[in-house]
Amino acid sequence: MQTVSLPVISKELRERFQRARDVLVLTGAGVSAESGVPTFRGGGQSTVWKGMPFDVISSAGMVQRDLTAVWEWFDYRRGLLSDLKPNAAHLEIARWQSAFPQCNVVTQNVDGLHQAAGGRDVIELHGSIWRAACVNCRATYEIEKAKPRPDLCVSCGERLRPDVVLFGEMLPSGAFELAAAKASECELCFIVGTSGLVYPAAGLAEIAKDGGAFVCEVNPERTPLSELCDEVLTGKSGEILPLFAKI
Ligand code: BV8
Ligand code: ZN
Repeated sequence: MQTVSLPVISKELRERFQRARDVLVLTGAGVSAESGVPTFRGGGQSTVWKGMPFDVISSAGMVQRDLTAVWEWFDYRRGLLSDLKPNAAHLEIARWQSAFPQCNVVTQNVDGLHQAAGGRDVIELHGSIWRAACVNCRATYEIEKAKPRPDLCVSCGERLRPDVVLFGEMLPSGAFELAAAKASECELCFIVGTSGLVYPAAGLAEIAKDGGAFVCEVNPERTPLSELCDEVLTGKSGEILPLFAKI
């Protein structure tokens, strides 16, 4: 049985974790990888759907051009997600929300696994795959597992689209501003499972750093954010975050 060598958490980070009162966690696709959710970039590849790079099929222009194709992409991903469960990283992060006076969870993920793990007030920067929104009046609708998803808006009759933020689209009003405010106030910031390539989400790490936070990255690979981090824990978040339960 191949034993995974887990990184050592520094004495400084242990002490800061023990006495922290205000923590922020920013997550990306990597935190859901151990639940079976494919990441977008991994192993040097980036996801391609029907010959289209994901940032093309997941773009504002695509909704204009071919909303049906966009739905096919998100219906496929929702299908993948429907019987996946949160992993030890999601569960540990949810535990932090009751362990610390303040612990804000900010995610780029649309999979809803933080909430499924008991996470509360999760700031979904890029929306949710479990919601649809009217292309006209922006009314939103829950998409339930094993039920046909709604197609038309009840109040204005227009078509619905996935309630996610696509490339070239602004983030939901207030979501980024709230996350940025929390990032600038936190003492301890964890950057978990993100390649740090998509903005403005990746900018939250800098905001936390500039706000005086101790920033710790958890990722099996180095990222453009590693440089600004005070500590980098190299490995899988589902194996590393549970180490904090023993601190
Ligand atoms: C916008 C929803 C204003 C849909 C997503 C500044 C500079 C350059 C470009 C821009 C810029 N500002 C704006 C842009 C353009 C663009 C952008 O950032 N482009 C990038 C590609 C360069 N940003 C936008 O368009 C944003 N909107 O700026 O609006 C505006 C408006 C008009 C014109 C100009 C500006 C909107 C971006 C949001 C798009 N929607 N998702 C969907 O899900 O399909 S983004 C989507 O991709 C995810 O949400 C996430 O954000 C990103 C993927 O990144 P990650 O989550 O980090 O995943 P990835 O696979 O890349 O990496 C996984 C990581 O996990 C790896 O590092 C791996 O090593 C690690 N890992 C793997 N296993 C594990 C692990 N870690 C821990 N444990 C493991 N087990
Ligand atoms: Zn409508």
